[in-house]
Amino acid sequence: MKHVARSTLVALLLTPVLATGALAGSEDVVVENAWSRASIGTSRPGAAYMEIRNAGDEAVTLTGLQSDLAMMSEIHRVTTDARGVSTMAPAGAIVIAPEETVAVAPGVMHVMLMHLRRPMQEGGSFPLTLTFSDGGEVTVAVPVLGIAARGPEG
Ligand SMILES: [Cu+2]
Repeated sequence: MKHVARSTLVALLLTPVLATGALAGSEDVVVENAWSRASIGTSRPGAAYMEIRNAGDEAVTLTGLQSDLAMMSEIHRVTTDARGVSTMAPAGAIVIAPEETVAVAPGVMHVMLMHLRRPMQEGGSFPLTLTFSDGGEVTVAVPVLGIAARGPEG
């Protein structure tokens, strides 16, 4: 009995330390001002925007996104050349320094929601899960605004 009691005590002492150590980065990530535009149907990809803030004191790396709304979700970076032609490409892993905010904003970056499983209807919302290199996840509800919305205020 004495041995069991001691093991339990050790487990209790270690648990909070391990929990903090495993997710010290992504548990401090705050997603703000998420929004998206309504889609006409499902034939074209949807786009979502948000601010991803690292409120912690360790860099975090965003490695992927997932939503049941789309078969594939990816952050794309938009670049515009001297002639004003915009192209987009997968942004890859995004490192967010401590106290830094990454703005996934029109003209800069977007979350591309490819192969929509259902139309994005104004007034609705869908869950989007951000995955980080430390194994942590942050899920946000993304509101669907009007088809001509330009920002989180519509
Ligand atoms: Cu895109």
